[in-house]
Amino acid sequence: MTQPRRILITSALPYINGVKHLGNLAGSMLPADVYARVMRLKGHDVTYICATDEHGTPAELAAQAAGQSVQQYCDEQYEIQRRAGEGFNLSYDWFGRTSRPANHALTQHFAQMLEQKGLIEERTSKQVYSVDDGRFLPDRYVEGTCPHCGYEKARGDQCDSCGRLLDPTDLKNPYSAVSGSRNIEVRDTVHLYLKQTGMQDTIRAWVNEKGANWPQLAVSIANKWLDEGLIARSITRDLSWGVKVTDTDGNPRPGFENKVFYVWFDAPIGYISATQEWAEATGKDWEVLWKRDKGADETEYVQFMGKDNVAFHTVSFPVTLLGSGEPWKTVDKLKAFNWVTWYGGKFSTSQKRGVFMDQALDLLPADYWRWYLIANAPEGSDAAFTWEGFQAAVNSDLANVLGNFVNRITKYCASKFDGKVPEAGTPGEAEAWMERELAERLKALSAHYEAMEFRKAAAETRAIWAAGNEYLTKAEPWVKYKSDVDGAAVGVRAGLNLAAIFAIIAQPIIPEAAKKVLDALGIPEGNRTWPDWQDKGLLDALPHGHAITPPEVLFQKIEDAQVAEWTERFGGGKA
Ligand code: B3M
Ligand code: ZN
Repeated sequence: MTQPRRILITSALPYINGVKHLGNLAGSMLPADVYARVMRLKGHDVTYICATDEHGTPAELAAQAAGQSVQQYCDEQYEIQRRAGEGFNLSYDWFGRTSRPANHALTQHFAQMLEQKGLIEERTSKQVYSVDDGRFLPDRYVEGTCPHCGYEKARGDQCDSCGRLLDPTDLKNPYSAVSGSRNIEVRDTVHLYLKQTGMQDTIRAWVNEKGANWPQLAVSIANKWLDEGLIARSITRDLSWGVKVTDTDGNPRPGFENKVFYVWFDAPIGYISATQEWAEATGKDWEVLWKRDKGADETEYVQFMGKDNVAFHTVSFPVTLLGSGEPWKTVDKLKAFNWVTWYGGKFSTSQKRGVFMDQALDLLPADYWRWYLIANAPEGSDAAFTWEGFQAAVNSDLANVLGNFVNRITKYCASKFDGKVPEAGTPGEAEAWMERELAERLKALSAHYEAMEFRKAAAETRAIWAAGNEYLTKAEPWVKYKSDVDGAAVGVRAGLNLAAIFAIIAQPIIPEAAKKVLDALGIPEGNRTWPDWQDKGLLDALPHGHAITPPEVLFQKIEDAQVAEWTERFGGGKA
């Protein structure tokens, strides 16, 4: 085997407010999980870190709507999201929380380092103040009429109707989202500003160097921001829930007693603090992943995220890391996704459009969704979720191509060869063809995963399964059996070996079904690593006499009636 690589993987931290929809899953956590699984199967040293992103106004407002304290709300939602992740078999090494002490401490540390480097200053700005609520109203706390399109319920940070980004002071006829009060004034408030301008050249040079390994989408988003010129950005907010602003002694910074850091300042720091939590809990070393002076230059750091998060990861977070002057690890490879669309629109948490992770698992096992979402990953462009597409992918790829193959060959072995891998006769042309197919296709599959091309990886996986079906048609063990039992034995033995290989390469995308097959074939855990085809050969992975049992039905087909019911229930088909 080649030298094991040390790989750190993070997927964008899901907001705490509510279970994520399938679009969120497909655009960050799921492909990160598939990649982590592939790299582990190849023997690499993988650490996959994620966490809930718990600060900011959405958490406060959702807690308020639920009639809970923010802490209570976040505790509950964290559990719900952790369980949903488990249900989908997301193989995090750690699923942390940005509200935990490690993240508070590290966020305060970064702010102090940036201040020491002269990159932070206090500035006064105008902000919407609610006299009746006795507080400033940042971002989503204020609503009003959009100055661009006239929509009357625009939020302070963005108009849901025309999509434009707003500043709360832009709104006409503003009112408090807390109390509804229209007794609103604009008052002066002081905030900390991160002077990104001073980092423009450093970030440009860094993007030029690191961007060589990013997809074009990510590079162009970063360059667009750099071309527009980095400006000073406020990194604090008038809120009570979040990371407190402290001085070097850890005391509240004078004038900032009622302020916290902006959620996008502390959230990416959560990647590091969640790794620290993991290290604390497991006794592992987090510094070798994050500190360049502790070996992190030999770590490959891969990030997964939706395209709306790219600017924060290619510009803002690097400003924090590089601006600190400390030797922090920065991202090496970055995979960004477009959207999964839902019948002409977007999946939306706030508008409850689409299918959410918990609902999906009530309908069907995780593997069905995982397969469809990876096979249709929103990579080159947006990808439409349709019930018909989902049905077709499950019925054809999983039930027909993979499920039938495994079923046919294991049942035949059970009935004609006593459930034991037969001694093989002499391999012929069909076996030679299959070996060539495998050698070529497994190489292509590895390359697609290496390039993080998930659609292509799923398509190649399916093509390998399909080649197996073609092989059985060529080898015809059931026909040969009548006149030539030895010839039939070659086909059965090769077919069983193929079933093992098919399940091994299926593990990253459909881990539960793959495990069922590998268990039924009696393949020990240690032999489920990525197939090194050259070493094994079509007939030799399973020894002669090895006992197998046919697995239970692997995939249930999705009926038209189910599609009709779900379309009705989830409002698909109507934009
Ligand atoms: N929570 C936004 C999102 O889920 C945000 C990502 C943070 S990554 C540090 O799209
Ligand atoms: Zn508008």
